[in-house]
Amino acid sequence: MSRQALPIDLSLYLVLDPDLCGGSAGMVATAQQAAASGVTVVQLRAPNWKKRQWLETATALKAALALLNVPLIINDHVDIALAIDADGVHVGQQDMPADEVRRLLGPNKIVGLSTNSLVQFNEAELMYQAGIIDYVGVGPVYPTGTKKDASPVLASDEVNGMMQNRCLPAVAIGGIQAGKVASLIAQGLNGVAVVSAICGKADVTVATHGLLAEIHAARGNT
Ligand code: TZP
Ligand code: MG
Repeated sequence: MSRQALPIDLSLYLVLDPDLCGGSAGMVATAQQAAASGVTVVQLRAPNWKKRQWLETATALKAALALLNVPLIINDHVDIALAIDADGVHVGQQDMPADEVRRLLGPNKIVGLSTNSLVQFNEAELMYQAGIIDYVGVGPVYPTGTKKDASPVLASDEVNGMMQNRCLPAVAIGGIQAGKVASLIAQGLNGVAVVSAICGKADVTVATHGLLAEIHAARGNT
């Protein structure tokens, strides 16, 4: 059985961070404001949380984002995604394998996978063609202080190599701040994923609008 990938608008993908947002309530407020300002996807990521906090925060986020028609992706935890009927799950290379995630979620949810090398990207392309995943994260594309165990920064050549002859949608991540978006869009990335460029900013709306303006300008539709 081959499954058709679900369309997902990766243009501006917000990954929430509990420390930078100031805990659960801050994460929900940040997500709500960013989504109302044009963020196209939100991921809940909280590597150190217990399940109870995961469930409560995911429930609140889902209610807030559903009103704005912005999908909510859960990092790593398939059980939380199932419990709250989230839009999808994002996993890394050391997490539950993407085909297991797909099997558990069924065909109507989004599955995303992090890739940190051309080899992983090419494997992901095959998973996309097999209907297992819907998109990949590519990175880190710049040094980041947000993820302590981040892989080495990808060379621009390697990112360029990934963008050749591929079908799968790809979002860049890692160290992406205002002013660093245009070159990634020009390289062929479908969007940018950010944490600290939005989380913890004094004005989330201004930060979001600035990033969106760069994306649109780079695509030639200002
Ligand atoms: N995965 C790869 S880099 C990263 C994650 C979750 C953190 C990106 O954070 P920032 O603040 O946008 O550099
Ligand atoms: Mg993970």
